[in-house]
Amino acid sequence: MIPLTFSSEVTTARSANTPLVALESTIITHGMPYPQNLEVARQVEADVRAAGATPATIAVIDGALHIGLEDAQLEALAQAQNVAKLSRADMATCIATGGTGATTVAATMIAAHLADIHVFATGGIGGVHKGAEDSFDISADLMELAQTPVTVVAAGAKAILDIPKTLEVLETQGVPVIAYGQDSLPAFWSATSDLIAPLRMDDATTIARAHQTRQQMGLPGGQLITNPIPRADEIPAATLAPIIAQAQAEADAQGVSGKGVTPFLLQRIFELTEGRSLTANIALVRNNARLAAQIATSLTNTT
Ligand code: PSU
Ligand code: MN
Repeated sequence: MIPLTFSSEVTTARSANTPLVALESTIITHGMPYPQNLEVARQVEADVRAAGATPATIAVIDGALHIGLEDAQLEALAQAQNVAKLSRADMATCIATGGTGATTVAATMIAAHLADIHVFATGGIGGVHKGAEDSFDISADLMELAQTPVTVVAAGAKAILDIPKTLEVLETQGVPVIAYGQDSLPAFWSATSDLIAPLRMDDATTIARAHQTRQQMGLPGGQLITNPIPRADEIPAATLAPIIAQAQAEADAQGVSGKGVTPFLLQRIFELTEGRSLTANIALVRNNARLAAQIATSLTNTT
């Protein structure tokens, strides 16, 4: 198997068999501006620790697949320019050529599974983009959820996406989409949407049991837990809709495509909301880290 490079705290947690939570790095390099990205990365790791688990932020650095970063590595990654954005398609080539890259949801799931980590917290997964009937832009995150057995805690699919189409693809791919503590499907910056989530669960123990049941049944793939942003931090969907539409129109006009689309939209929405979208994004990632730590703890207690 490919050699993995574990951080010191992840090494300790592995030998003690205590709960681990994987964290992605694309949100650091492509999802938020410096220096907030570094502050958030540190804060989210601290949230996982405070909830009784060990954080494993995942990235490829100089060809090594890191499961957990030392603080200096986190800092270097947060400041680095032109870091590759790695998904399933590019991870092996990055490692083989000694490159450095940040892992998306798909790539982080692959790495977490290699490291025997079952739970992963992020902000929002990638999905089916608006206009996908012309662009064919569908995130590899969806197909990864269908094949890699990791439970992913997100605040829903990012509201920049076509959420109904994203749900359809997840259903086709056999991915359970579970809303945490409510019926409505959360919409990233907003706690609710006008869609009812396919499934609902109200506690971490039940989510952990469902994860184990999939494994016992030999079903490939993971689960998507959609955890609503805390109400105090949300931006109402009606406020965001025209801003998202404007950002999308600019992306279309400028011919932004492929891997560039999501970072472009997040950056423009940050500017157009004068930073409010970032404040909300930070609150939801932290909230997801706490729930992921509870699920990881439940899994550890029952295996
Ligand atoms: N969640 C956030 N910010 C982000 C992302 C998730 O709060 O930047 C990243 C994740 O890494 C996700 C990626 O996998 O956006 C989706 O990119 P794409 O649409 O190109 O697949
Ligand atoms: Mn895409």
